[in-house]
Amino acid sequence: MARPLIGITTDQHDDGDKYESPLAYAKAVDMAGGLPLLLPYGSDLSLIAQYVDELDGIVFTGGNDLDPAAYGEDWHPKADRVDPGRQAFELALLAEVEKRRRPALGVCMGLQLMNVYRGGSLHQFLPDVPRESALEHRKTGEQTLRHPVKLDVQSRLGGAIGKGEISVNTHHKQAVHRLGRGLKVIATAPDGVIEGFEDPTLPLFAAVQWHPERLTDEPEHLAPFKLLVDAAKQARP
Ligand SMILES: [Mn+2]
Repeated sequence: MARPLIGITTDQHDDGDKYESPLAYAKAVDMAGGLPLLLPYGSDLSLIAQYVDELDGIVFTGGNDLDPAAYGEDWHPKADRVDPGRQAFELALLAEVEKRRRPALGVCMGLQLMNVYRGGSLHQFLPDVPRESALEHRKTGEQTLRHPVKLDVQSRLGGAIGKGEISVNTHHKQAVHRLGRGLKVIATAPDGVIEGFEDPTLPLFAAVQWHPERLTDEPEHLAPFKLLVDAAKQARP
């Protein structure tokens, strides 16, 4: 049986003349049994429907910070701004993916995008947010830090991972503030930061704040990609 075709959103290289994608996303999709396909973003949003015709599932990948105008705020002074063309493309892609009920997995900025798309808001800079036993969620040194996450094993994603608690990597300064419409929190850090959610009414509309694609030698981190590939197989016309 042919592998399901899994689109992977891309970013732009700093010099502005190349698309780029960390190798880990395509490798994770490949390891999970999908056929990875990188998606360059363009300004002709009317072509998105044709992309979605071809795709069986999508990974919304990591990146810099979304324009907070999307949830009615001004830029934080420490913001690293994502290319507005990428943001516009991915919001339109997400709308089409949701309308067509195509399975979607969000990673890091992908989670933030899915939350904002559903009318939610973000903490723009987590160190500003007072909370009990606050953890460092950013990459501040050479090593990427890890922290535990509690999972709802009754959820799609938690069930696929199969454990109530796992250790995740953490490389983000933003996080969900107000949760978007129809989303259910399924993963939480010990300091209360939301690390994952899903919309249980769709075949798969799930996202994580960590980077499982960088940890696929650990089965619990390959699991979200296997879940996406399995859902993509079932969703095939
Ligand atoms: Mn974290």
